[in-house]
Parts: sequence; C-alpha cells; structure tokens
Amino acid sequence: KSGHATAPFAHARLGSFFQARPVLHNQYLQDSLLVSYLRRHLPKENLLTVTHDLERFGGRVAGEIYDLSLQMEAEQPRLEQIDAWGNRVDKLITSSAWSRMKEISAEEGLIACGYERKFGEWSRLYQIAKFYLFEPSGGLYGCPLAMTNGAAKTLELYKSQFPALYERAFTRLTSRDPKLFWTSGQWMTEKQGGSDVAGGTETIAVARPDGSYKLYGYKWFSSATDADVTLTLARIVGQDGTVLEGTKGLTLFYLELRDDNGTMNNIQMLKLKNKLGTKQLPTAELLIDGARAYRLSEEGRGVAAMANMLTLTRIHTAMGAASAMRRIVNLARDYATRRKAFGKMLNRHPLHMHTLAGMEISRLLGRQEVLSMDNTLAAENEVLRLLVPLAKLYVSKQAVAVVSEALESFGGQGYIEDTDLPRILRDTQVNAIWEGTTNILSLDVLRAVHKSAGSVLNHFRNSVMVRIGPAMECQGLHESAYRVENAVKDVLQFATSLPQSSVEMSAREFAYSLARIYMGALLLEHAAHHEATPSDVYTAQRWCEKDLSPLCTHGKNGNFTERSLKGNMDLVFDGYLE
Ligand code: UCC
Ligand code: FAD
Repeated sequence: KSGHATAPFAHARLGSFFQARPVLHNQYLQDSLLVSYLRRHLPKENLLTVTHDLERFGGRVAGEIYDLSLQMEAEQPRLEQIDAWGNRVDKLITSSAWSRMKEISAEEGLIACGYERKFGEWSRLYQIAKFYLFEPSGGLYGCPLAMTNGAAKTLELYKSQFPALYERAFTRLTSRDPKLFWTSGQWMTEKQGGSDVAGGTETIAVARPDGSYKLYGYKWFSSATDADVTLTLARIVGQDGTVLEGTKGLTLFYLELRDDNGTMNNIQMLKLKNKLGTKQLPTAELLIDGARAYRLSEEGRGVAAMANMLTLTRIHTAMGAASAMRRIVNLARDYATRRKAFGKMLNRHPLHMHTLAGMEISRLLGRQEVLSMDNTLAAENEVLRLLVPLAKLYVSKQAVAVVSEALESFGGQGYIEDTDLPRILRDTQVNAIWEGTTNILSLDVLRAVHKSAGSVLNHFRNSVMVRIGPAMECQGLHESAYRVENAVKDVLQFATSLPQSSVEMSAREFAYSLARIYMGALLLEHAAHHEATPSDVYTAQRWCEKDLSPLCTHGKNGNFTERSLKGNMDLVFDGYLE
C-alpha cells in the first residue's frame, strides 16, 4: 500500500482579504504646513535650493533611510566585554545600518548645513527642517546627531580660545566627508542625579603637566557610546587635593573616546542599558579611569557652558517629538484611506502648533547666531531662552498622548510589534525624560525669569502681542486673539502676585500656560496671513477656544497655597508604609 488518499501538505487557506499596509509617501511633500511655513519665511533667493533639497530628502527618508532604521531595530547593539581569551575588550557591536546612518548623516550635511551658513540666518531653520524629516526615520541616530550639533555649537564658541582643538574637532563634527565625520556624546548624568547635576557629579579631573587632565568617574547614562568625542563635566582637584562641591565646582571638558588605533581612552563600558525604547541606540554605563581630557570652560563654569549644548539638544528633542507626531498621523491618515471602517482623520491641531513652535525657535536661533546684537535681538534672545524649555516640555509630553491616540486609530494593528507602530510610542516616551524632565524644565523657565529680573516676561508678552496683532483686525479671528491677549495678561499678573513660597509649586502649570499662550499666538499669526487656508483659520479658532485652557490662573492661586502643599503630601502618602 502506498500514497495517501489526500495530500498531507497544502498551502494554508488564509482567506481572500489582506489589509493594505499604511504607506510612507514623500515626507516633505506630504507636510503642507512645513511647505507653507518655509514658503512664507524663507527669502526667495534661498527658497528654491532649500525646498529642492528637502523634497529629495523627503523621498529618501521614506525609503532607504526608513529601511535602515528597521534593520537597526532588528539588529540591536550588543556589548562584548571579554573576548574568548579572557581579555577585557569592551567591544560595542552595532548594526551595519547604524554605521551606514553615520555616513548618510555626513553626506546629507545634517550637521554641516547648520554651520556652513550658506543661507545666512536661515541656515538653522533649514537644518532643523531637515532633521524634522530625518528623525522619525533615523532609528534614533538623531540622538548622537543632536549631541553632535550641541558639541559643534559649543566648540565654535571656544574657537579663538582653543584654535587647535577647534581645528581638530569642530571641522570633523561638521564635516560632509563620511571618512572624517565625528559624532559627540554628552555626559552629564551620574548615579546620584541627572536633574541635580551639581549635587550628583562625583567625577574628578586631575591636572597633568602638559595642560591636559585625567578624568575619573562613573557616568550612569551615555547614549551613543560609539561617539568619537564627548563633552562632560568634572570637578578639578585643587593643589590641596580637595574639590569644590556644587555648581561652582563643575568644569566642562572635551575628551576623545579612542585613540587613532581604536583603543579606548581609559574608559570601560560596564553595561548596556536595557530600555523601554530607543533600543537601536547603545546607551551604556561607563567607568572613566584616567581618561585624557581637555578643559573647555573656565573653572567652575561647567554648567553654564554646557547650557549651550542643552539649548541645541532640547530643540532637537522638541523637534523629534513633533516629528514623531507628524509621522504617526501621516501613517494613520494614509491607513484611514485604506481602512475605510476606521477612516476618521486624526485631529491636526496639535501638530500645527507644535510644528510652528519648533520652526519658530529654529528661526530665532539662526537670527541670534548670524546677526550682531542689537536691542531687538536682545529681546529675541530672551524670548528664545524661554521658548526652548517651553517647547521641550510641552511637545514631549503632548507627543506621548498623540502617538498613543494614533496607535488606537490602527485598531489592534497599532499594538502589533511587526507593524513598527508600537516602537514609535516606546521611542517617544523618552523625550519627556532626557534633556531635562518636565519639572526640571518648568524650573528652568523660572530660572530664565529670575535671571532676567522679569524682563523676559515683558518681551514674551510683546512678542505675543505682535503676533496676534494682524488677527485682531481679522473678522473671524479677533475673538480668538482677545482670548490670547486676556490670557497673557492674566497669567503674567498671576506670576507677579504669587507669594514666593508658592512659585515653585506652580512652575509646571505656569510653564504650560506660557506654552499654550505662545502656541495660540503662533497659530493666529499663521491664520491671519493672506495665504492662510480655511483649516489654518479653523485650527487657530479651535485652539484658542478649546485648548488654551486650563491656565495656571484657574482657581486663582488657590491651588498653590501652604494648604494645597499639605493636601498634596497627605494625598500622596495616604496609606504609605515606611
Ligand atoms: O539626556 C541627555 C542626552 C540624551 C540624548 C539627547 C538626544 C536628543 C535628541 C533626540 C531627538 C531624536 S544629556 C543629559 C541632559 N541633562 C539635563 O538636561 C540636566 C537637567 N537638569 C538641569 O537642566 C538643571 O536645571 C541644571 C543641571 C542646569 C541645574 O544645575 P544648577 O547647577 O543647579 O544650575 P544653576 O546654579 O541655576 O545654574 C548654573 C549656571 C547659571 O549661570 P550663571 O552662573 O551665569 O547665572 C544658569 O543661568 O547655568 C546657567 N543655566 C542655563 N543657562 C542653567 N540652565 C541653563 C539653561 N537652560 N540655559 C542657559
Ligand atoms: P531624577 O533627577 O532622579 O528625577 C526623578 C523625578 O524627580 C523626575 O520626575 C523629576 O522631574 C523629579 N524631580 C527631580 N528634581 C526635582 C525638583 N527639583 N522639583 C520637582 N521635581 C523634581 N544623560 C546624559 O548625561 N547623557 C546621555 O547620553 C543620556 N542618555 C540617556 C538616554 C536614555 C534612554 C535615558 C532614559 C536617559 C539618558 N540620560 C542621559 C539621562 C537623563 O538625562 C536623565 O535620566 C534625566 O535628566 C533625569 O535624571 P534622573 O534619571 O537622575 O532622574
């Protein structure tokens, strides 16, 4: 007897329906707000060159670059600490896609274009627009690039003081040649504190006769551990063998991670972090045992010097969060055309304002860098000082909510890892934490207000009033403009009337209120422009009507009293067992 009555194997019968996947189209052409923003703001002589490049790049991020990010997610970094023969090697193994991303970053001039200043004060806007397209497809390579941008900016400030270092490092950090291009890390966080850097930094620096230093310490978070160089903080050991505690003891240093043969600069990688997201990114704990480093800032001015870097990396964080929202909404709306049952378009409003806010900050930064300081610019600088923490704290938080909401619009598919959609949520969550948490940035807003003796708030109000001016004259927008005007008046009055003891407690609500007001002003400015579309007008109206509140003035300052402080403590610790 041989054979079977029926064939034992057959193709599975999977049914006839296959859901079409969401498709990534050209990410520049799809972004009508980005297109119109650049058309409105860029000078005519630059517009064609910039938009031509962005259009090309918008295609590249939707294809080749996005595919590399998928490969990076599949081939996550590993650390081989000890080789087969027992030697300590600390070999970081990354995907070939990760290395390719570095080459592409150089080829595309992602860092270079901000420093060549081909488009004068508009160069930063061009750079950030390019990053905005890159980040959702970059598989977190945007993280080392953000730090590289911050390091380049910082080193540029030391050009005349340390010309040899500038020549060596700045030229590589801003190179378009993949063979020369370097990336930078940013090591600020130690075990005891990432927010309270002054309280948490134990790393010490011992002077060497040749003017360099040897650093000893333990860095608790180092993203992009394969970076070529890093900026970091340490306490210089004095002649008497002691160090100064607090902020005044911190100095900024530059160090290279490896020598020309690839040997580590007395740095050991102790472990790779096991993270919720950003899994493509090698984030390590590092032991520094005598690494050669060079002092950058004056002694004791490390935090203030590092703030130059933070400005850039916080802009990148806000932009990265905004671009994650843009990306998932692009996918969701594409999916909605393919999945008719759930074909409800997501609300575009938050994207409008986030994108506008991010673009606006970059524009101000470009102006600050290229123009000489006059009075107008001094006022703009103060507004910029305030807008950076506002954008970072608000957009990062908002992105988590928007991405989470967007996942739901894919139904169950939004929860399935193979679609690459859940990764977007995991990668978005980090933006609220790194580069300063929401509370720390709220306190940074207070720092900026305090440092300017309050004048920054006057400049802020003036900036809001100038922006809403045209809307005041527009039928259909003036009611919204009055809402913003009243809000800014109330919130600034609130700020001056609050007892000193309540200021810190109200910092987050205060910062959120300023952020909402500025977004309202930007939306109104955009909507009052003669090229505005009906949806620009609708967006501004809706934002001012629905999303401007709640403001910190809600309930007057009754929310921020000694009584509410005690109430909060009682509530949080109710039932807590020590
Ligand atoms: O997380 C990190 C990297 C992750 C990867 C990033 C990728 C992003 C792109 C993603 C796109 C996909 S690196 C670690 C980041 N760590 C932080 O952000 C630290 C958070 N903590 C703070 O920001 C704190 O507020 C501290 C550390 C700045 C507080 O320090 P102090 O020592 O208590 O601060 P002081 O004493 O208030 O300020 C010292 C000086 C002052 O200057 P002077 O002495 O002239 O008055 C301040 O005005 O520093 C100045 N300063 C600032 N200046 C402090 N903060 C700022 C600022 N933001 N801007 C300008
Ligand atoms: P903590 O400071 O312990 O904060 C805990 C909580 O307390 C937070 O909610 C915070 O808001 C709150 N809090 C703290 N102080 C106050 C206050 N005064 N008032 C009110 N609330 C307060 N760091 C680097 O230096 N380089 C890197 O490359 C780097 N990469 C990172 C990569 C990833 C994936 C992550 C997650 C972190 C990375 N970090 C890096 C560290 C990051 O910057 C810190 O984790 C962050 O700044 C918070 O510090 P912390 O973890 O010590 O939290």
